[in-house]
Amino acid sequence: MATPPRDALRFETRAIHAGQEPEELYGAVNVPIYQTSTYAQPAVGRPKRYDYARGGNPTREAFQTALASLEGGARALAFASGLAAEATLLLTLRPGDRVLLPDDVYGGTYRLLARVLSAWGLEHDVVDMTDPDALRDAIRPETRLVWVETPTNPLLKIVDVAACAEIAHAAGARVVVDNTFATPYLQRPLELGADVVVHSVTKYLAGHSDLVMGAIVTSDEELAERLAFLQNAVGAVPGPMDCYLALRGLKTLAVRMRAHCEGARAVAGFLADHPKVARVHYPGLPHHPGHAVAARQMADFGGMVSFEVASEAEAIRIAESTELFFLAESLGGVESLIEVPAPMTHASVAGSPLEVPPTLIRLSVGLEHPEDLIADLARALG
Ligand code: P1T
Repeated sequence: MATPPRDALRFETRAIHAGQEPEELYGAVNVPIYQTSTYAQPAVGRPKRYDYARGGNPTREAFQTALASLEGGARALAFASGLAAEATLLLTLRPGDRVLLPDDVYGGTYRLLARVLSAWGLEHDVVDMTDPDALRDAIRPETRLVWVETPTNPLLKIVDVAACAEIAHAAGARVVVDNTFATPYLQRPLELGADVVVHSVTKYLAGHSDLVMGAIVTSDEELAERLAFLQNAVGAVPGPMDCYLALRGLKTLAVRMRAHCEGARAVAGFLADHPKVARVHYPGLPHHPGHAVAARQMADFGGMVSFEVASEAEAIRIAESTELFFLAESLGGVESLIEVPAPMTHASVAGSPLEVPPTLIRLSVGLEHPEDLIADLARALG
């Protein structure tokens, strides 16, 4: 049987082969780490392929090609962090433009708009995007970008990407989806009608809590050209070593995500039955308000779970009591993490319309055996 054409290959295969031909000189099966800042040029103004490493690097390019393939996009661009990717994307807007944010979003995304770019005349509004009528009403003539996060951080709300794209496009706005929590293995926003995908590569894509990196993916050629210009002109690029590690992470994304989902399902089920747990937020639970939409637009429900307990002091006590779940910010690595979003990852939304309950605990369910994780939580809950 002949091998199908490259773009017809399945997700797991593209994760290992897209942009990853064996290296030409010695046949190394891994893309080398091109640790260089510049490239010798055969003649003035005629570089071989790259002139300077802020503008391009073969290790970075391999990662970008693989990620674009997994998201089903024409172009991907890598950045020094998720927030660097977001900031560069927002630099395509102009003073007076507005960004519509969801009422639950990563605290750093909110801080970037509310406390940095607002000084440059970029305005923002906040709305509950799970309500299509509210979304329609919140879009103003100046709204250029509708910023979707689904599942949201930290409340795991689900936004219907296709419905959102229809409403935004009718009003002349672009839709960007932060696909960090879902990853392209579970959800491909461009196929659902979104214009742009952003990632904190730091999380599931890299997958091993050993680097900080971001990315943007789009099939809009004009936007991609502008972003490539900005990637070089602004310069928030990742180093080749991190690109190599992120590419290595991508190769196992599918198997890791299957295991993350299985573990999170077991943990969410345990928490839902626990008397000390007031409420569990996990889109895989049938009572979750976004369950039906998640079942339609995602292949599975992801590895993140959050839950509420009786008091803030109890939330802090539990987060400080687990042994296998490390008390730490971030998510998406092989090791399980626990945190209290209000004073930690979401401290920057205090006093804003996005404030998260102080009684909320967030879990990133890693790849340890789910029964060991459940025993750890059972001990900590007491
Ligand atoms: O940390 P950085 O790579 O810059 O990515 C920022 C970012 C963007 N989008 C989402 C959905 C995120 O969760 C993050 C980073 N989040 C954490 C560090 C956290 O613990 O929630």
